[in-house]
Formats: sequence, C-alpha cells, structure tokens
Amino acid sequence: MLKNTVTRWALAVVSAVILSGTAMAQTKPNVVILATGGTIAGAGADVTNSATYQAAKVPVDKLIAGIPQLSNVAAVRGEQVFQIASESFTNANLLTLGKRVAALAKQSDVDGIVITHGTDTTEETAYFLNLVVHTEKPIVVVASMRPGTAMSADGTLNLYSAVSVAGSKDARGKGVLVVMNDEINSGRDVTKAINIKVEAFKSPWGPLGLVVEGKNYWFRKLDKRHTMTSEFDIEKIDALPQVEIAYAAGSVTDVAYRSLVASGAKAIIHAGPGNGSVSGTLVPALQELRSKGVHIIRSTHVNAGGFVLRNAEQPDDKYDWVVAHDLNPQKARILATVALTATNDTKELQRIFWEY
Ligand code: DAS
Repeated sequence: MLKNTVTRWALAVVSAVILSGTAMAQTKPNVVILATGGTIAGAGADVTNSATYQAAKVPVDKLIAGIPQLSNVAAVRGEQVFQIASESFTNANLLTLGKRVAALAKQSDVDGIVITHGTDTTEETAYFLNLVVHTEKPIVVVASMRPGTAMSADGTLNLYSAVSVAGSKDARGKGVLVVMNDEINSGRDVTKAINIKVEAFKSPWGPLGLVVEGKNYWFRKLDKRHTMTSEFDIEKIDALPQVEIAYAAGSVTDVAYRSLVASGAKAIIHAGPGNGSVSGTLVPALQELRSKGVHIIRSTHVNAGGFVLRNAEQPDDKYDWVVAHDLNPQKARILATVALTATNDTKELQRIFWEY
C-alpha cells in the first residue's frame, strides 16, 4: 500500500517537473533572425581593428552560435537572406527582404523578427519595412559599428538586445524598431548621425525607449502611420520606381538634376540647405522637369533634425512641389519610392509626407 502511494507521488512530481519544463520551453517566444550582412557580420585581421575590416563575412548561424545566451530570451533560428554591405542595398533587395518579413510575420510560429544589417542604410530599410509590412509583431533591425573580431565589439550585445525586444509582447504595435547601443529607436525617425562611434544612431525627436539587460523601458510612441495603419502593402508591390537625390550647396547647378531625370528618375529629392532652400538659379530647371511630370520633393541636409515647411521660403503651391516634412533626403527617397507605387498626384503625395 505504502509502496504504491510513494510511486504515485513520485510519478506526480516527475510529471509536474516535465510539464513545467515544457511550459517554460513553450513560453519562450520564437524569433527569426534574417541576416543581410554589414559590420555585425564583419571580420577584421586583429582585435585592434575596430574600423578596418571586411563587412558581410560571418554567416548567420555563426552569429547565433556566438551568443549562447540568446536561448535564454527566445527560441531563435536564422536565415541568410543576403551577405552584403548595406551601401550596396538596392530596391530589389528591399522588395525581397520586405516580402520575406511579411511572409514570416504571418506565420503563427513566429513571434518576432530581427534583421541584422549594415549601418549605412539601416535607416532606409527600417523605414521601408515600417511603411509596407502589415503586422503588429515586433520587427527589429540591428547593426553594429565594430566587427565581432574587435575589442569592445558592440554587435553581440546589440543582437542580444534586438532578439530580446523582438520577443517582447510590449514591443508589439510600435512600428519597425532599430535597436543599437541600448536604445530602441523608431525605424521612421532614426538616422546614422556619426560614422565612427558606437553611439552612432540618433532620432531627432528622441528614442522610443531603452533596453537594458533584456528589459524594455518605453518613453514614447511613434505618432505617424506605420505597419498595420499603413495604406501601403508589400504584398501588392512588385516594383519600385526610380527616385534620386540631388545634393545642393552653394553654387549648385542643374546638371545633376537633369542627368538624374534623363536616367529615368520619376521624382527628385532636393537635398537642400536650411529649410530645403532652392537656389534661384535652379528654379527654371526644376520647373522644366516638373512640366515633364517629374516630382520635385524638397528635403534638407541639415543633419541634427530637419523640418521643411511648405510655402515658407519657397512657393511650393505655385511650383507644384512637395515638401519632405522632417524626413532627411534618404528617408524622403524611401517614402517617395513607396508613395509613387500608389499615386502621382501632388496633393496626395503631400498628404503622404505629412502622415508617414
Ligand atoms: N559598410 C557598412 C554597411 O554595411 C558597414 C557597417 O557599418 O555595417 O552598412
């Protein structure tokens, strides 16, 4: 009798331990890491090479194996989508990556997605995904300023933090995020402000939050349309129009604008000084290009936080131009590229630039 009771008790204890273990295993979020290259996958010749190295060398499985602690925060698996330095990203790469992210986000066995990426165009990819992927699930773009082979490499902690955020329920519905250097920034706002320090990424209006030892601390939300509230859907976009950027400083001429249009640009982002200012010598050429159906979108190369006002110093209504609001030229190019898949109307384009 006693022996049976003890046996039953022992069985009950063992099954409770197994169930709780299984339950623990089931409570870990499933996070997919899509690797595209960049410094976070870079390798240098020596530990002292924090700036001299080759980007896009280390495969995703090695990145994951290098941080065993990832398994404490999520059940992780990796896919190597590309292996390139991000300055080489093209519209075709954006489409491929966007479609893969959207497909994974629809899977019930995926709770969050991390994209490892080069720092040079992190801000463009993150903004693009923010505009076209319809999901509440966290999508986190992560990069690093130093290769994993260097002393004080930043990639491992950035990737650990990114996976932790991507698996967090409280990161849902916040739009595409960029996790770097303990900060959680909006993919819409963030830009690479310094190209030689680990504290490289800045949002002119501040980060959304911080992530410290795998815990998120939120301070604000993005007020612009994104992901689930976006009118743009990657599943309905199979081609992206050519939009180019022309940089304007003193003594600017119309040569770049004309040759970019001659190469097929459907819109020109004018990266002007100050309030997206346009030299008087440029206006006739811009009017001619506008009359040929090319859109002129005024942005600014002011780097600590631009804000282009419509009809302030430039008669935008009269010239039928669009203003890029607070978007820097590279972000304005992304939004114009996506917007032109849906409309060619100036008023509609301007609405889109106010709302996204
Ligand atoms: N060339 C840079 C890039 O791939 C390296 C990096 O900083 O990630 O964006």
